[in-house]
This record gives sequence, structure tokens and C-alpha cells, in this order.
Amino acid sequence: MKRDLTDLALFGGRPALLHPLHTNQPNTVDRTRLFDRLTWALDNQWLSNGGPLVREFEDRVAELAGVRNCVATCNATTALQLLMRAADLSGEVIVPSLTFAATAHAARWLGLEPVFCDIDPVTGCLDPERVAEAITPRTSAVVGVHLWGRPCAVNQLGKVAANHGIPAFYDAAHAIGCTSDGRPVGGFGVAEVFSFHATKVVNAFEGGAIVTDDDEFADRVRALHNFGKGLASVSEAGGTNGKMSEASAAMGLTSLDTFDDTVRHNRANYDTYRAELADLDGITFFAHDPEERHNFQYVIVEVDEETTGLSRDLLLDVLHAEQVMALRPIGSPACHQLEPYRSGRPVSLPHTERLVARVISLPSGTTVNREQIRRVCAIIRFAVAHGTAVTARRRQG
Ligand code: T4K
Repeated sequence: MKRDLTDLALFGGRPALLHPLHTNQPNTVDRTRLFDRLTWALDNQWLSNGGPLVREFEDRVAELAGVRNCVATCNATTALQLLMRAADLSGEVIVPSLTFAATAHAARWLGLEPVFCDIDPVTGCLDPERVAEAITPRTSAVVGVHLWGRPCAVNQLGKVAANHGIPAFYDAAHAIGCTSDGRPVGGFGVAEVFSFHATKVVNAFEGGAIVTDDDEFADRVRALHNFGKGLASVSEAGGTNGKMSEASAAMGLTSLDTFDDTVRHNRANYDTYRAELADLDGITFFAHDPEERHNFQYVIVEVDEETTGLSRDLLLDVLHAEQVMALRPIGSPACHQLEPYRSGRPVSLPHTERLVARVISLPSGTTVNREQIRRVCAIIRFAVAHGTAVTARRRQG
């Protein structure tokens, strides 16, 4: 970061925040409860392989998602692979490019070909019309992603998939606690996958889950995530180890204990950002559907360079100089812009490319408070007020 940008900043070159503020800082958990659970697990001398804490965690996640079955896993990437393996997918799998690389990598790791499809610019999720166009005789599934917690057009995607006789699945890594048409994310498609990575709204250090109402599918996934034990077919008997540990379940349960409080805090953060930036032209919030429940885990804003006079990346540079470690959000760059996909077959994804170049993920979560958000917003306001000057200085070098 060049000093000249810092000099322009609001606090005269002095850091606006005492400590760096990171996007995706883990949410706080009640340490006493966590340590009690860990002590209990150690005393119980059962630390993995479907122990009592994992079973309790699975029950509570299934309840939150409104589904009959939850299989907890070591992370969501493995859960996606288990799901694709359990569904016996082959050939091509349609995915959005605007997602964390794990969605596409999971398919590729299994020898499937991820086929990237464009998004609806309003929701940031797969556009069902584009999906219909992308389906070929080699397509074996559609895997939508509820990007930044906003659910996909699940009804339309389900219809498109059904019309072609293929299943729809969802990567719901961002969307636990969110709803579509009032129904909780978790029950859409054949199955959905949650992530409980440290940076997620429910944090199990590392963790994931497959949730489904299909009992037979759940049984297959459960067997496959435990070396294939219990599967009749010899060809499937080489499952993997995708199990969640008791330590992760202890963390996940403790995180779930305060889930409602976390969402309330996230909501308050989001409202503060909106209020502080309400009248700032050129900065718009990625839309949530006000009729639906949302976990408000991510605060995503779009930067319009023409109006603000500064690019998304330059605004990020200014924020970083002021110790606000905001990020290009998950999905930026888009998968098709990254190796190994970039050198594959060329794709035209205009909505994906436009959105991905304009968005910023601002710090939120329970470790971020209103006063810090006000300071972040003051920096953004200042940067935008001097957008043209900041850009000119950057161009001068
Ligand atoms: N599908 C989607 C749509 C996903 O977003 C993800 C994961 C997956 C599938 C796969 O889920 P998992 O297999 O991971 O369960 C992080 C996470 O590792 C990943 O879980 C997450 N999405 C992804 C979006 O973010 P990185 O490589 O970008 O993380 P990193 O180390 O660059 O950190 C990002 C930010 O978080 C930084 O600002 C620092 C902060 N951070 C991170 C960690 C781990 C902390 O403050 N504390 C921490 O402990 O992948």
C-alpha cells in the first residue's frame, strides 16, 4: 500500500482502528461451555466415529434445517464429494462460477467436469434459463450455490433438472438459517451441504454436513463417509474418511447454542452499515429478500466506479491502509478465472464477470461492533468523497 493513499485518508495517516479488522473473523463462542463439552468428551473416552456429541450436533442441524437426516463431516468440501459420489454422478456437473473454488474442485477431484453457468444478477445464484441451455446428454446433476446466504431459485432449478431427469443439489455453505419461500435452506433438491468452517456463521473449527429428507441417500452418504462400512456393493466399499470429530462437534454445538444471538448481532451490524452508507451514491448493498429469514453472515457491497470515481480494488487498498482488512468476497475471482479452469474451455459469463469485479465483503460477525462499523463507513465515505483524487494519485504511481 502506497503511503500517498494513506495520507489522503480520514485520520491523517494514523490508523483509524487500533487493531486490524478482518472480514470473516470467527464468531465468539462461550468458552466455558466449549471447555465443559471438551472435558466431557475426554472423560467419555469417545473422540470420533459418530460419538454422542456428533450425534447431538447432527440432530440439532437437522432440526434447524427442517430435514430428517444430517450426516456431519470433517468439512464441506468432503461433504460435496460424498454427495456427488453417493449420487453416482458422471460426466458433467453444472455449477456457478461465482462461488468458492471448493464447489468446482469437489467435482473435478472426482473426475467430473464442472460446467460453469451464469448467474441471475439480482440473486448472484445460478440462472435457471442458462442452466437449461447448458444441459447436455453428459450432464448428470446441477449443483446450485446459495451465494452469500441468498437462496437459489430452487423451484425453477428443480424443474429444469427434473425435466432432464437429473438431480439438483445445493452447496449451502453460506446459508444455514436462511429461508426460501419461508422454507429453511437444507430441504431443497436431493440434498444440501453446509460448511461449519471457523469463518462460517456456525463454527466447528472445521466441519460440514449433508442434509436430506431422502433416507436412502443419507444411509449411502453415512456409509461412504465411514470407509463405506455397511454398503452391500463391493464397488462402493472403498468409501472415504469424512467423519467429524467430537472436538469439532463440541465447538459446533457451542456455536449453535448462540446461533440466534449471532444472527441478531449480524443483523444489527448489517443495519448499521446500511444506515451509515445510505446516502452514498455508487455503493449499493447486495440485496436480501426482506420476506425471508437470513443469517446476515456476509455484508456485501457493490462499488460503482463510474459514480464513486474509484475502483473496487482501489477502495480495498484504502481500507487495508486503514487496517480494515475487507476482502474481495468468496467467489472473487470467479472459478472460471482461476486455474485449472481458466485454461479449459472458454465460457461467456457476463453477469458473473460484472458482479465479481465490483463487490467487497465488509467485516462483520460478533467480534465487530457498531463503533468499528461507523469507522469503517467513515473511511469508505472519505475514500468515495476523494475518489477521483485517489485514483489520479494511483495512476501517477
Ligand atoms: N462452498 C462454498 C460456497 C464455500 O464458501 C466454502 C468454503 C466451501 C464450499 C467449502 O467449505 P469447507 O470445506 O471449508 O468447510 C476460507 C475457508 O477456509 C472456507 O471454508 C470458506 N468457504 C472460504 C470462503 O474462506 P480462505 O482460503 O479464503 O481463507 P483465508 O485463510 O484466506 O481467511 C479468510 C479470512 O478469514 C481472512 O480475512 C482471515 C479470516 N480468518 C480466517 C481463519 C481461518 C480469521 O480471522 N480467523 C481464522 O481462523 O478460505
